[in-house]
Amino acid sequence: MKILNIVVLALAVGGMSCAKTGATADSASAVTLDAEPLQKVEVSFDADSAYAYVERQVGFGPRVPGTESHAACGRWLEAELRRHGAEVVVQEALLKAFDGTPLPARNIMGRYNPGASDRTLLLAHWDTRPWADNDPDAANHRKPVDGADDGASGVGVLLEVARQLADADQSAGIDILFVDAEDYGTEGSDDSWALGARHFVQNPPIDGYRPSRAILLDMVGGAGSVFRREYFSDRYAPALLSDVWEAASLAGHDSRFSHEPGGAITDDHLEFIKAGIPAIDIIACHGAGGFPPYWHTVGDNMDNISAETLGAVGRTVMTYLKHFLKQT
Ligand code: AHN
Ligand code: ZN
Repeated sequence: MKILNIVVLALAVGGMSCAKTGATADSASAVTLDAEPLQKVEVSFDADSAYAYVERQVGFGPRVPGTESHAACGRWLEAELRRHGAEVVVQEALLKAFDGTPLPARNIMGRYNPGASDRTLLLAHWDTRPWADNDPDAANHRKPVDGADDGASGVGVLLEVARQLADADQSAGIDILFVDAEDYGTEGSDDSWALGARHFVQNPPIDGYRPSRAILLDMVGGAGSVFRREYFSDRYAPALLSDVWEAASLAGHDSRFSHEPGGAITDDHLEFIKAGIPAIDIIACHGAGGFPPYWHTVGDNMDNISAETLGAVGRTVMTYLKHFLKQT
């Protein structure tokens, strides 16, 4: 039974760190590409534009559900998707945090070619954590984070993808989803995270909505960040994960998309996996493993954001869409 497996495995590997865990002889062996030259795919993606999108979100202030900054940013995200030609669906829900706090949440989705039945869902969480509770200075533990990497980076890349799709003559069914209330969780309770994604999967805002695959971007803007093969992604969506990593290679980003196994991370993608939808998480790993050092600290600000990293992820996504979905 799938769900039970996930719980057991999450316990077995100790939860969320992206330290190297659960390596097998197979997963640890180096992946070697043969001598055939890889076909280069031309894509456009403006990394500076993605960076500006990250900056703009941070400029609203912390996007904590229930605050005016959050509401204002949500309105802007919706308008931005519309401006880029998407058909926008907004799902509002009053969710309940682990501590009983009511969270007015908005899942915001922009759809391209809504009539296509094969759909690729690209998603990122847009809310930010209300507490910098991983900060080395305890005085910061009750302050909110800017969420430049943890929140704004994935959304920034996907807004730039939307901007590119607006101009593209493409026929694939693509949905861009900004999920809310991911980061209001507490350590030790896996169910306290990803509230917006869980609500979306359990109450799809479009009747019978079921994407063929889902790709989550989380913390994709850190200078020096590397992306490993996250454990649940590799276990439950190995083909999708390999395709996206191959797209990274085609786009010239082999060194950032590592073939090392990553840790098991409780994140929005798991909600899709639990529903039987292949889903992967592109999420930062720093050094030998672990989240970036500024994760859930007041240091998660623009100083750590690199247009180069955003560009590598954005070009990888665009290459995946073009090469694997065979769009024109
Ligand atoms: C946990 O902290 C349990 N999971 C990490 C998911 C996350 C939080 N991604 C960004 N912030
Ligand atoms: Zn977080």
